[in-house]
Amino acid sequence: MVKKYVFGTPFETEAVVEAVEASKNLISFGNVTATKEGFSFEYTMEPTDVVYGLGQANRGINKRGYIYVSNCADDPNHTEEKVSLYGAHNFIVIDGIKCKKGLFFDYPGKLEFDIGYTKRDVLKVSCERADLYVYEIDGESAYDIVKQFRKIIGKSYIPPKFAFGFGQSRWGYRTQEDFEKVVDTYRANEIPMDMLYLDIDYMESYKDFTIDKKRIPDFKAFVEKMKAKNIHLIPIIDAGVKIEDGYEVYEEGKEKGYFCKREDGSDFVAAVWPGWTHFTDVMNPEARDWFGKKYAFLIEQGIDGFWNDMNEPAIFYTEEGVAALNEAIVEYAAQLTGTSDKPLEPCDDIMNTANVLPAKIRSIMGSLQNNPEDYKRFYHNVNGKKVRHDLIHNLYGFNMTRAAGEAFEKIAPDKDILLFSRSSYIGMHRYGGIWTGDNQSWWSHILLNLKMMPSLNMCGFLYIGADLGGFGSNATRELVLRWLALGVFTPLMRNHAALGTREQECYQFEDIEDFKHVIEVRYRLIPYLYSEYMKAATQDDLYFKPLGFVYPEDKIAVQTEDQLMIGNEIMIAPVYTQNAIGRGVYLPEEMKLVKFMPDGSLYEEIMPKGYHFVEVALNEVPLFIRKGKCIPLAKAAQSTAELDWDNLEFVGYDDAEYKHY
Ligand code: MIG
Repeated sequence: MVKKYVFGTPFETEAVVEAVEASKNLISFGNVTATKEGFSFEYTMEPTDVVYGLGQANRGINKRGYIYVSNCADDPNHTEEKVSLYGAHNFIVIDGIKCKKGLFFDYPGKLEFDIGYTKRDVLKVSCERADLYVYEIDGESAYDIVKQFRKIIGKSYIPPKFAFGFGQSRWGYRTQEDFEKVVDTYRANEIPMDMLYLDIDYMESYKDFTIDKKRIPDFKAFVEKMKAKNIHLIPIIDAGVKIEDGYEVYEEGKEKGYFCKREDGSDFVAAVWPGWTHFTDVMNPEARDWFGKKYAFLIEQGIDGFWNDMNEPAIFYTEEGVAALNEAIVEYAAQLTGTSDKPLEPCDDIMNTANVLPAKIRSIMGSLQNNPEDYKRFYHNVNGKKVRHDLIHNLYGFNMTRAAGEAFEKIAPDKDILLFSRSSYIGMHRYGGIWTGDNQSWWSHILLNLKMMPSLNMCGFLYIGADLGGFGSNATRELVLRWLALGVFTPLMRNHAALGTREQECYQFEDIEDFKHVIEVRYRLIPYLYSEYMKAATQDDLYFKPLGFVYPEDKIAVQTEDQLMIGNEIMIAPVYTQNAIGRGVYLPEEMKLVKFMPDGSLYEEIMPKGYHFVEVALNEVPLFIRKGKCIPLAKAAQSTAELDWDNLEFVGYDDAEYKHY
């Protein structure tokens, strides 16, 4: 049962697509305050209540014990204290004995979830304006509640089959030669691969929908050449449109009034990769349609996949920010030369030479990037109404990706196109997937990757994955192998790294055959993973589940957060510590351990319910098959196009049958 409550004048986010009638009553539990001062919902948690949800959020699967703020942020340092990442997914499930409730706070501005942070047993959800919809869902179990929620937000995006292959990416490939070298080395080492990602350097001066001809002279021919090798090129598209006379996208957007505007009606200006840019007003349906159709430039040249970046939208600095800094510097210079009436501000940290600038200047410099003040400086045109950006900040990435998704239907209705985004809001899951942004080559981020997956599924996002091997920092052979062994199971399986970090393509390390083996396991599993993905997408179900969703009565299962259920048949327990020879695994019931051995054979062992130490060498991939079930396996292939989907063998329990999607 889903109920909907209306507070004030909510913004229509279009997160929910199924009609739910507004209820006249109040939320059936907890305390609500909705006044001019703001909105808050408070509920006193029982000691055993578990809180699920929040999609792309930090920390555990059980969100209890910390504070999370929905405020889409371009922050590449996902350390444990961070409260905001790139997405805003305001759905939670309170799973207790007395209380089993789902709550979706449909509010596109900044929203805070204090889940036992300020007071250990108080869950408090609050925002500045009491203008929102709250959906309350009753159900038999957390799992049941999630499925009801998924139903009202509409079907999840389904990517093309090749998107289940492996992809290589790196910020720093620049020329056709660089790109071809990656593909050729993968193929030469017979490591399977389907996708090669093009980061910002393929563009001319970081201008969307352009190609740098000096680096890639004949793009169409390049795309075709790669297609012949069963490689799909996946270019990045950034949110900011470069301001440059003669650049068609800029000229057109300006003329038609499709960019976000300042209060005075002038086009808002922010600096990102291309230098000064405008942001397309993706909240305006006409502008959205226009921007989406620009993707045709690449689709016409054979491109069938995109990743949308910088769409929080990320801002390096604005003219207003620079002006404030300039003013402070001029003032400081005047003080230094004695031409100002104001006395020289004493430096509070004279011992630290890096900090000799006055606090005021340092503070302005520190707040230039992604400054909340800048998000108050521009406006959207929503059906003729002027809406200040910060009030609907969390919808930008969603609607940039929606622009593309909606346009694909028009430009290439017969083509399946891969699409995923960095920033998102619930609702975007109908148009594309997400990658989890700039993680680091840290062991703790393998675990964060694992824990985020089921929460994202609860919020509708099924095509998901993290930068395998880690984006920032230097990776090691061991970390990449262990991370790939988790990536084998994530729908998006992509190795991606930042400019300047150690090269981490699978062929950069010793004993390349170990990498080849791990990726081959992925390809052997594709028919199964794809089938389970399709079931989840078409039935509003979960591809990844926390153990507690399958074994709700088992207290140990409920608190096990470093293992996941996938589809209906398997459980995974990836290794995420350095120098480990294996790991402890909890089996909530008897299961069959299957290890994909480096010689291509399978190690199989039935294990009873309970704790086990399972040895897992670096070149093995383990999974557990639930009692009485089995899964299909294909023969490894170099690409999804070459995969034989019909000749499958089965592994698991004898006499078990697998039902394909
Ligand atoms: O400011 O395009 O998250 O995946 O490689 C960095 C360069 C911009 C951030 C993305 C990352 C990408 C990088 N981008």
